[in-house]
Amino acid sequence: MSPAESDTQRMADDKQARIEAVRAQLRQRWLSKPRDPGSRGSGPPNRHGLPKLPPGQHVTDRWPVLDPGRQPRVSLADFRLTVDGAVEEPVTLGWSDLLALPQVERAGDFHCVTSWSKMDLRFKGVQLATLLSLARPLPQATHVMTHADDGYTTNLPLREALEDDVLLAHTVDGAPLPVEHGGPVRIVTPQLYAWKGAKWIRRIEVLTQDRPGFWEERGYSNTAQPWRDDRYS
Ligand SMILES: Nc1nc2c(c(=O)[nH]1)N[C@H]1C(S)=C(S)[C@@H](COP(=O)(O)O)O[C@H]1N2
Ligand SMILES: [Mo]
Repeated sequence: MSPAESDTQRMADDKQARIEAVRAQLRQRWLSKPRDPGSRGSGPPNRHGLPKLPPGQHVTDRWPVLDPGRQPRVSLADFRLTVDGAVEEPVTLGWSDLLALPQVERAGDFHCVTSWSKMDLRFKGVQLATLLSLARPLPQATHVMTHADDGYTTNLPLREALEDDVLLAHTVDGAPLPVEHGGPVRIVTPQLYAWKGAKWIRRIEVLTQDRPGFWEERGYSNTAQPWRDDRYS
């Protein structure tokens, strides 16, 4: 390795170590808080230890598309994703920056509030926790607002946003995420109803107090916990 190459490598290692340190702090602060998802539903336990199928849901084999129909096309060259708001270091990533972050694969079920569940999708992407750790939320940060390219927004408490299987997913079942499902990249929140996962994600705004997103302003539950049948407010 040339000196320049080893400098580059060291900078990458330092960055990775810093992401890990911030992530450990965030986990400690937020994931130690208990969730109260209730215990209703049926089937064997999912990876959160809850019954696989939440109450009032039925399994579908196909994967319906749910949006008002204005599906933005974002080329990978033009793709940008910003994390800003109550953070120490706002960041904007291009496509290759996103792929340079640690990638994970997680099985995720998809529970739509309209009552269908699509089970065992295999998502690949970057944990939202990784991206947040890169930007370093301020101590007073509590929530995020996620903003999509079609104008859609939805909010998440950090407690939920930091869960291990909340991903910025670009791949599903081994193939690029189709545009109609939010490609090139969307958020998935398997522990919450699917409207909490913004398709065509382009901005994650870290908040110091909660604020409702598109559906939350229109009568959907702010907390959106499927195992509590927590659909509307
Ligand atoms: N950007 C964006 N994200 C969105 C929506 C939307 O209209 N725009 N709809 C939400 C709703 S209501 C659901 S149920 C899921 C549906 O995802 P799917 O179309 O991939 O099934 O995406 C969520 N994310
Ligand atoms: Mo939905």
